[in-house]
Amino acid sequence: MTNPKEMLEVYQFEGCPFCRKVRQKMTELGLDFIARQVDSEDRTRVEKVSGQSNVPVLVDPNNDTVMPESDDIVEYLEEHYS
Ligand SMILES: N[C@@H](CCC(=O)N[C@@H](CS)C(=O)NCC(=O)O)C(=O)O
Repeated sequence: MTNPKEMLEVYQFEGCPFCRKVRQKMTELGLDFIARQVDSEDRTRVEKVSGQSNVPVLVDPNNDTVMPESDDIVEYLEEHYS
């Protein structure tokens, strides 16, 4: 797999099982990504980028995509980057 031109970003935190699922998929697909750290007690950072407070959120600057929901993210990654 060739990595996308612009680096993918994942808003996440370590203890979040939904975030782990997304990180594992990125690794499985051999994708480089920037892990944007979200404070589990302060969602300001993810709210700014996505308009909602849940993590994970994928940002794909290659397609102007900002996406919450781990299952949707996994499906998107498989569709675009496998
Ligand atoms: N259905 C969502 C669930 C995501 C979720 O519940 N994430 C937790 C962290 S593990 C969260 O951000 N909850 C909102 C909160 O704690 O305010 C997904 O699959 O991504």
